[in-house]
Amino acid sequence: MRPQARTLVTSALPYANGPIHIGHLAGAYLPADLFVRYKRLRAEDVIHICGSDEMGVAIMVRARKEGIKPQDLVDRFHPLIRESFARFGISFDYYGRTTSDVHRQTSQAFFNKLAEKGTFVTRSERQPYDPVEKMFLADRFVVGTCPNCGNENAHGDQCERCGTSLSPSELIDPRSTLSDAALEWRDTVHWYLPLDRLQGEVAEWIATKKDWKPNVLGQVGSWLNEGLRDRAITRDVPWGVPVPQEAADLAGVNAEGKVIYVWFDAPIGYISATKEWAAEMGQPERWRDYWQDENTSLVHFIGKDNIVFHCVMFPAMLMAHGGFVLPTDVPANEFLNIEGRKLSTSRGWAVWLHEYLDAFEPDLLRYALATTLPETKDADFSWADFQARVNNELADVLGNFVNRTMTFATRYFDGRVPPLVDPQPVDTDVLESIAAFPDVIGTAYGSYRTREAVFQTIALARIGNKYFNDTEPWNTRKTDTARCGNTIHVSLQLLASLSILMDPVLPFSARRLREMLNMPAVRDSARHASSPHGADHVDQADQAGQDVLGWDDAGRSLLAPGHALGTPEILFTKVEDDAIAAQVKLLEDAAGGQGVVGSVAGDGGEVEDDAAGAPAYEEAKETITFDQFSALDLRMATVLEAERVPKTDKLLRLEIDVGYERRQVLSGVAEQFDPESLIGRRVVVVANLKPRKIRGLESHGMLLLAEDPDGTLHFVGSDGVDGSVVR
Ligand code: B3M
Ligand code: ZN
Repeated sequence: MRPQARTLVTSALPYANGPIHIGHLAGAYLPADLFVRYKRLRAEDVIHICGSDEMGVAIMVRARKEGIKPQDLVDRFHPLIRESFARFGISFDYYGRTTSDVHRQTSQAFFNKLAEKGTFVTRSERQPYDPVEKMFLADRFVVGTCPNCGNENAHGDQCERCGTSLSPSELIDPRSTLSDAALEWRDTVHWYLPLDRLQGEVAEWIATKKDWKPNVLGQVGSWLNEGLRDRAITRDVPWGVPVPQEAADLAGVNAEGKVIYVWFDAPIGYISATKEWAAEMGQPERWRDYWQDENTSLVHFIGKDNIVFHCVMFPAMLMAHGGFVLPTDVPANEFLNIEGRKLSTSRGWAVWLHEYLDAFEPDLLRYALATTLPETKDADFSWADFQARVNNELADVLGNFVNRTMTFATRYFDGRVPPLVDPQPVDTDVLESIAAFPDVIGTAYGSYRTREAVFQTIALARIGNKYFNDTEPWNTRKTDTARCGNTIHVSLQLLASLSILMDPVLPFSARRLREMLNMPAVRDSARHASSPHGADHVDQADQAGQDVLGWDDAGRSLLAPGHALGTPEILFTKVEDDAIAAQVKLLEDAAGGQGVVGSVAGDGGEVEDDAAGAPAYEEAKETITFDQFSALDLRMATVLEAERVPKTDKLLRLEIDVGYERRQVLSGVAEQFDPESLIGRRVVVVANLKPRKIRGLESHGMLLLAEDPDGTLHFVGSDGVDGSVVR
């Protein structure tokens, strides 16, 4: 027997302020589910823990917009999210929520422990305060005039117009977005996690993670290089896990009105949810096996925007607390674009899971997405590609092979597995290659190469189809029944193996295929042997602890000659053009009727008039005089140097040549442009903008950029010598 590996898998807790979209699925939940199902089929001790992230300012903002209480908002979205995951076959062992009592207690105990150990730093500071709403304001609730570009509606954290990152104190005439009142400044005490002090320990630990994905190590490395800063982990807002009074007593402060910052409590949600899972099983201490036993591998599936929290902040918290395992791996994915554009929920550019499920079977998207995962770089989902994957691969390769094999077996062999008689190399070659697949596919899953695992899965079906073609059973049926029987025998064995190996990615179809084959009991990939969750369709034998087939069994012939098969069915039907056109229309309507999905919308002739196809333009600005325009000194320039500004996500520091001098300009484009890619680029700069300091660095001028409705930025500029005037 192989040694029992224990694995705790977590997927990022989605905010309960909106439904799940395919970007979420591609980032974390789908690869996590495939990984976990694979491990369950291997009878490994693995649990998959997730839940709704119900705290945080984002929830508060959305509730406020709708004029409802945050609790009502999360009560609406939590069941919707849980339900759509379940329908899609994401088989969590437990799906919790961070408004639970267990979570509050667990987070507060964690906070108290760190407070007692003296881990935190507390500081009193002046914060913006809304005297009408009687509350301190998070940066995003502050607006005012941007000191850089004069935008009157710049936010407290950033000016959307010029990209400058700001703090509320830098704004001119700052006011509250809640009440429109002029801000006051008041003193308040906050707790900080001193990541600067914990950096050494984190860096030492990360240095041992040489086999982590390069995109993850790259991001963590740059954070560490820049030097970690302490991070405020409390907030003065009315929604969140309350700061426990015990900890506040230690600091001599009243905890009232203070909550724990959502990125402190959310990862603790993994622990709380594991506790709830254990309690529900009637073994309340069992969570400790997964969190406190060194033999556990803790694996966090997340999207790239969550890397720093899972690779730096949460590990630092766990280290400071002591007694917990640290993440073994964090296989974070990059982003998924849709139809070539950045996914954006606020702009309606998203494919929503619950809407998808109303139109198609879960397995189709599971497959299409799994082959398109943004594992090493951003990837693109398109409906045309979805259709092609389903029709050309699931229907034409896998479905066709199932159909041909089952039809032959039913018609010509009385619905039974024919014997293998005097097999030829063409037959034994296939049987031998089947034997290698559990390992090939399993190794890919085990090392988070999910796409490859799925490519290999369909490769096995291709082998089957080719074998069927090569051996021509429609001819041998008339000339050599035994040889025809061999073809059907081998094809059925391949299908039986495939029904196990395809189970992680296509669990619903795999189950149907096993029913068609009337297979011996197979371990259920949807549940952990001892979990009460996801137990909606549990193989009886598995439940009774009898022998069941698992992953490695897929390497051998599973069906005895003479075994009676079930009834053939069509496994996959093709997706028609109009079904795809309907999805494209749904997407475009939600995005405000922007006719941008060229390939498919064009075919359908759905775009009736120009208005429907027009992008949403920003409102036209007020008329200005020629003098006002001439006051702008616009110049051609060339970027000479470019680098990221440490500790910011958006800012680049650029050295530019404006002909008559060299200058430093800061530009908020780091999320879309690599610094290296800008060197040598011709740009237009507003040269007579008053210099200002951003993050302690002088910015002298502003680069012109065009912004698409989806937020994509384009530099403005072409020929013309450096320093020439643009007019
Ligand atoms: N809710 C952010 C997100 O959905 C956050 C993840 C928490 S994981 C502990 O991207
Ligand atoms: Zn600005």
